Amino acid sequence: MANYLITGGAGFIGSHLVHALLERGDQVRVLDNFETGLRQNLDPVSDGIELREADLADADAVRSACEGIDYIFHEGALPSVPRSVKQPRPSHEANIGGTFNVLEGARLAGVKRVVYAASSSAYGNQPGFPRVETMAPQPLSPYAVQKLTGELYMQAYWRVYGLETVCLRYFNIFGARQVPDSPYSGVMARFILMMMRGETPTIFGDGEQGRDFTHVDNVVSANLLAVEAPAHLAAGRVFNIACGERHTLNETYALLATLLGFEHPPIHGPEREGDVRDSLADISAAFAALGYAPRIGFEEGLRRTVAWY
Ligand code: UD2
Repeated sequence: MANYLITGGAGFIGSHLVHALLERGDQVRVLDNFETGLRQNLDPVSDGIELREADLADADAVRSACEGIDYIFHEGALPSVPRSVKQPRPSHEANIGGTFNVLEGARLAGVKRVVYAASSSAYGNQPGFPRVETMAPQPLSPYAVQKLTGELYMQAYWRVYGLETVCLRYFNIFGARQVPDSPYSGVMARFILMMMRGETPTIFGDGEQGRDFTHVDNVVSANLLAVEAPAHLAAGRVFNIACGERHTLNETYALLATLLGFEHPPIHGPEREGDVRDSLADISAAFAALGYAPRIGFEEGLRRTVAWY
């Protein structure tokens, strides 16, 4: 049993980690400002956790939240490429300033390890597939720069202060509890909700852009493994966390439409600014160092997600 802090613990991915840790019997403290996180994600477990309602920008609150903690899952962020294009400052402050505050809090409190929610957006439109962690990054949007900066900070804190940090580059995560009705919702949740309401989703561009869509249960197992992996294999390193399969949006739309009995073809709109064209991960480094392998495949993940909504 250990003491965990989960930043963004009321959010989509954070709340899955909260539930998984409680099931194992660990102690959980959640830090969330409820800007994008939802109280209902924590309702079933509210008696079993310690909740700190504060912003990642509040350095004192973050520092105090790190006290007495063994491990941090730093999931708190303002996600979304288009949000960062439209409003770069708030996402800059949350994603870079907030990450800095978490690292400082962790360093001062003597936390054993910080596992960071990094993003596949770091690769941008680099030539070469699948994406390997040794490729030079090419961030295309403010969000991608922010998440990559967080990685660099994580690595610097390992090198300079010996704080064990592990960066997990998430590739388009989907599953239960992903918010479906915000203009910045991930495509999967958005398409499912719209199809359920009988509304026709819009595909930005020709729909032939590909993503390595990854079910959230795979991310939970990757985080738990990242805490346990020996420091000489994991600390200061970056790992792709994905399924290792590329699916186009057209293909995803068709599968969802079949699962939901939705009969209308998609509307096509202009391409989205800052969008990455294609994404596919090499997940062999995460397997070698962490023992990570995806447990839930793409189609099984879609079925489970549709059933949840
Ligand atoms: C990026 C990162 C992902 C994660 C995420 C967090 C990449 C490859 N992935 O996801 O790892 O960090 O950001 O926000 O950079 N789309 C439509 N119609 C819609 C909504 C989206 O066609 O109504 C398209 C969108 O243009 C894009 C794809 O769907 O091509 C996926 O978009 P998204 O917002 O779900 O995720 P993405 O790829 O920006």
